[in-house]
Amino acid sequence: MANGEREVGVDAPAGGFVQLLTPDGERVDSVTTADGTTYSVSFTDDEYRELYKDLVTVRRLDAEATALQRQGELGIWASLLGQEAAQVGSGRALRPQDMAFPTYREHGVLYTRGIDPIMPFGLFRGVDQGGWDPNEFKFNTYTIVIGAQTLHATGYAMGITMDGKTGNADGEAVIAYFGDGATSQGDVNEAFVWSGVFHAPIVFFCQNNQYAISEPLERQTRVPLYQRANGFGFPGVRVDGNDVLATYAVTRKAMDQARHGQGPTLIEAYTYRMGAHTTSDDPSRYRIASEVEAWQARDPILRVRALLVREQLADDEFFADVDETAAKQAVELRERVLSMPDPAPLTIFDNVYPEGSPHLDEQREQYAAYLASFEGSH
Ligand SMILES: Cc1ncc(C[n+]2csc(CCOP(=O)(O)OP(=O)(O)O)c2C)c(N)n1
Ligand SMILES: [Mg+2]
Repeated sequence: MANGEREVGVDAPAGGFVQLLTPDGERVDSVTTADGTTYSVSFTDDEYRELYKDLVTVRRLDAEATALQRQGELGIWASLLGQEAAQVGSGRALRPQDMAFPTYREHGVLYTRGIDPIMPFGLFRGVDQGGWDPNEFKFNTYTIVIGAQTLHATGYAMGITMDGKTGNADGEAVIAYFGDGATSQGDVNEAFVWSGVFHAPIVFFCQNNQYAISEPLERQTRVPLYQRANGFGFPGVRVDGNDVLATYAVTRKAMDQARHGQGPTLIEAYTYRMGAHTTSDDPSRYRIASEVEAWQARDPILRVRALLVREQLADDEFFADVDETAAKQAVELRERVLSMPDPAPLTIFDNVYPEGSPHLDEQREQYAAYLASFEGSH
């Protein structure tokens, strides 16, 4: 990161990161960081295969969503392409009692929580307002306001401590997702202060995908993002965000520390947004093809596939089967999205306040009268 330049076309950024699976699919037994923390994983053969399945499935469903938007069936889509390992690894590392606070891109985390992947599509199709019961799913609503969820997550984390839900192996912990750009937000820095000072049971999981829409990382920081944690008084660790094993190991350890009452951790998952920011964006206007190509060599799925082949954990039939199952799930998702009913126009006023409000009643009446003015016209 010397002179504020970003490293491009190398496997590890300056200063290194935790990596347990190389881009060639070679396992690294364990990694010990400068603070003496050792990271490793020990999965069964089935668990390795399951991780591969997760990665392929979330990419396939994401591709279907992008296609649906292109066909006019969704208003917008924020693709996770390239960030599958960061999301699957961290999502699978959560324990059932843990609470996640996503941005608008965490479809992979949502999937690994066992949630029906259709859940966020009402929001992107514009047929509902993206509300679901966070407590039922242990997965908060998608948050579009950059960084805001880190404060909600901090408050929640402080709350579960007050409720006595932390302090042992069965305790609860919180994970807040956000991007590299979000680290410049006041909200995120305030969340760091509060969490640090109150020792909140929270993991800040930053997917550094190198861009905040068109703004590259060097417009956000002069130091690697994970080092920011030092100034707030808690540990920061950088992990290869394209390595599902490492993101799992690092997240698992940080969440377990949090649930035991050992305070927050900032995880910087060093990754790359392979697609556009959203379907409304054209990344070819602000980044060069060679950069994207360099990151293609670090694809999060290919390296797990290489591992499975290398260690003879899977054959062609397995890979074909995973692809076919994911394709079927995508078709099913598509059909369900297409059959989502349009809401009655006046339902836009429902659920704004639990008890309603006179001001809202007035707006509803005005809108109802406006709609009624079309009656009888063609
Ligand atoms: C408070 C706020 N400011 C601006 C925006 C517009 N906006 C939407 S996404 C985005 C960039 C976010 O970048 P990053 O945090 O890196 O997350 P990424 O989309 O790359 O995952 C911005 C500025 C917003 N949604 N909320
Ligand atoms: Mg970003």
